[in-house]
Amino acid sequence: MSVAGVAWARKLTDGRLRGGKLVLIDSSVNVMNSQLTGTDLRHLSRALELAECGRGRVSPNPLVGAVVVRDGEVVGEGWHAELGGLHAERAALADCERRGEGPAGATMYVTLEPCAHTGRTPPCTEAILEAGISRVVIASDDPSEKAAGRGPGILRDGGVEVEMASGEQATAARLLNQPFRKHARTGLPLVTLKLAMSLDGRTTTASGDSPWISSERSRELVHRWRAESDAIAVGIGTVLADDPLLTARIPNARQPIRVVFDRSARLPHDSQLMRTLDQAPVLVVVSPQADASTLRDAGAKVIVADGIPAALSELGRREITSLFLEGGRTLAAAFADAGEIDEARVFVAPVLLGGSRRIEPLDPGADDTLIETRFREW
Ligand code: AOF
Ligand code: ZN
Repeated sequence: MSVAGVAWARKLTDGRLRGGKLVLIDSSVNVMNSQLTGTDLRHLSRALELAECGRGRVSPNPLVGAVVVRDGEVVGEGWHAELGGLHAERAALADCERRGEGPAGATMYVTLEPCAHTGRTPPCTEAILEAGISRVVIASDDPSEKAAGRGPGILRDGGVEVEMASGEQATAARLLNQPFRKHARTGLPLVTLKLAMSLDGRTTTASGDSPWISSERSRELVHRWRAESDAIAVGIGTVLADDPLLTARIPNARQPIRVVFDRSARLPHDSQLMRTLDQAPVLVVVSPQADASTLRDAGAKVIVADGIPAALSELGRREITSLFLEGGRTLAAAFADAGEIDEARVFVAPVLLGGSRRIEPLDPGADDTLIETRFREW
C-alpha cells in the first residue's frame, strides 16, 4: 500500500472525507456557486491546474493561473511562471496572441483577483481592459493592502462583468496560496511542521539514536517540500545531534534559506550547514545576549530576536512567506506553545521502536502513511 497509503491519508484532509481530528478548512466548502455554470467551474479548475505550474518558482508572489474563453472555446492559457515575470492574466493574453486569437468579448477565468498596482510588472487590470475582455470570473481575493478588491472595482467601472466564485474552486484557490495569504495579512510566514514517527509514536529508538524512520518515497516528498518552501528551520539541538545539510536534493530546485534557532550562537563552524554556504544561505536566530560575531564573519546571516514571534516577524520582513519546521521536538514544542503552527505533515512509519529493538512489518512493501492537518486557514 505504498503510494496508496499516502494518497488515502491526503484525502482525509481535503475536506470531503472527514474524520476525527482531521476536520479543517472552513464553512464555505459546501457553499454553491450561485451564478456560475458547470462550464465556468470547469474553466476555473483548469486555471487552478495552470497556477500549479509556478509552484516553487514565484514566491513571495502567489501562484496564479488564467484561461481565456471566447464563444465556448479556449483561446489562451497562462500562469505566473517566475518572480518578476508576466502575471497569469498577461501570460494568457500573450497566449491568445501567439495563437492568433482575439480576446475581445471573451471571458477570462483567473484564480486570484487581477492586480491594479504597478509592481515588478504593470497592472493586469489595464491589460484586461485593453484586450476588451467582457467578463472576468475570479476564484479568490488578494488580501494584500495594495489589492483587496481594487482590481475588480476598476474592471467593473470599465464595464467588465466581474464574478467571484465561491465553493470548491474558491476554497482550492485560497488553499493554493496559504503562504502568500498569511504573509499578506499578517507579515508572517506560514509555518508547516514536519514530523516522522513510528506506529508507537517514537522518533528515536530506546538506545537514543535516530534511525531513518521514513521511507524512500517520504524522503522524496520532503525534498520537494523543501524546494517549495522559502525557508526551513531546525533547532540547534538537531544540528548538534544530526549535522543535517537541509538542502533540497532535486535537480534545478530553488534552495530554501536554512534557518537555525540557536539562542546562544552555538552553531559549529565545521557543521555541514556552515560548510555549504555556497549552496544556500544559513540564517541563525540568536538571543540579544548571544555573541554571533564569528558566525556573521564566517558568512552566516544573523537575526537577533527574543522569542519565536519576534523571529517570525523578522523572517516575514525578509519576504519569507513559508517556513518548514524540520526538527526537533524542542523547536516543535516551542512553536506550538507560541501558537505559531499553521499546518502539520506527519509521516507514520509501519515500525515499532518502543522496545530495545526495531520491529519491522511482515509486508515488505508496507509504506509510511502521511497525515496532513491544517490548524487554521488564511
Ligand atoms: C495578478 N496576477 O499572476 C500575480 C499577482 O511585483 P509584481 O508585479 O510581481 O506583483 C506582485 C503582486 O501582484 C503580488 O504581491 C500579488 O498581490 C499580485 N500577484 N496578481 O493579478 C498574478 N502573481
Ligand atoms: Zn497582475
